This record gives sequence, structure tokens and C-alpha cells, in this order.
Amino acid sequence: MGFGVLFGIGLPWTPWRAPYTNFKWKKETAEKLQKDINDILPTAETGLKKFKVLTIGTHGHGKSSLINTLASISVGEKTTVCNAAPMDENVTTHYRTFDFLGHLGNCVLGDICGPLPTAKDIQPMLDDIKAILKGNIKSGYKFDPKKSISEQDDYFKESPKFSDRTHCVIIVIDSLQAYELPPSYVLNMEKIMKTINELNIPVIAVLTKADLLSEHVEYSIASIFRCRKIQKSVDDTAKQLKLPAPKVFPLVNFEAMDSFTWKESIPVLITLKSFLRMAQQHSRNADEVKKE
Ligand SMILES: Nc1nc2c(ncn2[C@@H]2O[C@H](COP(=O)(O)OP(=O)(O)O)[C@@H](O)[C@H]2O)c(=O)[nH]1
Ligand SMILES: [Mg+2]
Repeated sequence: MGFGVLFGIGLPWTPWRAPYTNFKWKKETAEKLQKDINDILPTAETGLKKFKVLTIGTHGHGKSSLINTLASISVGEKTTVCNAAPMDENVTTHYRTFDFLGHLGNCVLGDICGPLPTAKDIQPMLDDIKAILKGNIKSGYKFDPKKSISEQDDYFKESPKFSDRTHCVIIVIDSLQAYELPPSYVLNMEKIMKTINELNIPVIAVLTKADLLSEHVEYSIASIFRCRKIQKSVDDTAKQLKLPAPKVFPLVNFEAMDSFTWKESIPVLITLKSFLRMAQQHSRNADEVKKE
């Protein structure tokens, strides 16, 4: 560990992001965020019990770890609901959904892998993603890169309700790769974003592995909103995905930690609050609710 890192030398005083006015890296901030999150519930007129949130991202970028991190926040201690694996192993080829115990009982997270940066024809996957967003695919469905789901498939749900639909999407990106995403990946992501936008579903991006990108963050998570490297990776992602920078959230998953405290929770809670709020807004305004 370098001297500069120990003393935060090289970090600007003014954070590049202040999630709230008078934002302080304090235990009370984490507690307030947690309280706010507990209060974000589906509104009665939507008839929803749970928000459905879909994570999409290339293999190895940290989706399963993110789901585990959120599950851990939900129960207040480190837990695992899905296996995270180092790169090049165990490619998740199934669509799965995860229900949480604890505070986030009002949330279901879906995990789908893809597309691989090298994938050429992603039309079957785009069709499957669209079907998932519309609630037509059940958990457990295995993707076939050559064809999308058929109406005869056991995992096809014919008349999905509003509760089966996706209410918010999280694009998961490894922050180490964000500065220069492969052009084929950006192109594929553009197509996915177009599909999501057509259905008017809110989207955020999460940048994982901020600890691997910045040794300041590795040493102290509180540096995350001061480190210029992290800021740059947020800006690069925003530009490439054509998302506003405030919708790109850097964080460190709990996967590599033995345990976590309120300090490590803060970036995760900020992200969580933001996407739950978007899911809530979306479900209130969605035309499908008005029609039901
Ligand atoms: N240091 C660190 N490692 C991470 C982080 N997020 C994920 N990983 C590691 O990255 C690898 C791939 O993560 P995984 O969640 O399986 O990715 P997935 O294929 O997108 O589901 C695993 O070895 C994780 O432990 C993070 O924020 N920091
Ligand atoms: Mg995975």
C-alpha cells in the first residue's frame, strides 16, 4: 500500500458526486438510506406486491455478486443466493429470479447473462429479453443463442400480469472494462437499451469492482465519490450507453469481503434506493396498470 493511498494523497477534496445535499459518510446516512428504502413500497393502486428488477450484463461483470450483495443488505449480514464465479467458468445461461428474505422482501431480482462481446447475431436474445421484460418468461428458462422462446415452451407464460413484468433494469458493467467497452458490446447494448426504451422501462447502470479500479477505494470505500478514476469510468459508461451520468452507480460488491459494515453499505444503498424509486414511479405511471 503506497504512502499516497494511506493518506488519500491525490484525491480531490470536492467529491465528484454528492448524492444528496449535505451528504456525509456517516452511520446515520446509511441508517437514513435504509429507512428510506424500507418505505419504498409498491403503491396500492398498482396491485403489486413486489417490484421486479432485471439485471443484465456480460458474464463475469458481477451480476450474481450484485444480487448476493443486495440479498446481504436485505438480511443485514453476508449471505449468498446465487453463485458468483471467477471469469470463464460457469456461464449463467438460464434466466433466474431471486426472492429476498428481510427488508427487500418487496423486490424480486432477475439475472440474465449476455450478450457476450463477441456475439454477432443477438436477435434471439433480444427477443427473449423483450419477452422477459413483458413477463412472458418464467424463471429457470435456458437461453438458446440460435432461437428465442416459442409459445409452446414450458417456460412461456401466456398472459402475464403487471406483476410479472419488469419494472426496472440494471445494466451491470465491470468498472475495469468501462473505459473502453468493445465496439461490438456497445452495439449490442444499444440494441438492448432500445428494446428497454420501447417498453418505457427505467434503466440504470451499476459499475462493479470499484475496488479493483482504484486503490484508494480498495483502502477506503469512502473514497469512491472522490476518486477521479471512478468518476471517469462513470462518465465513460454514461457516454457509451447514452445514459445520464447520475444514473450510473459505482460500487464494490461484498463478494470479496468476509463481512460488511454501514461504510461498505452506503454505495449499495444509494443504488438500491435509486432503482427502487424508479421501479415505484414506473409502476405508478405504467399504462398497463391503468388498463388492468
Ligand atoms: N474485487 C471485486 N470482485 C468482484 C466484485 N464483483 C464481482 N467480483 C468478482 O468477479 C467475478 C465474477 O462475478 P460474478 O458475480 O460471478 O459475475 P456474473 O457472471 O456477471 O454473474 C467473481 O469472482 C466475483 O467474486 C467487486 O465489486 N469487487
Ligand atoms: Mg452469474
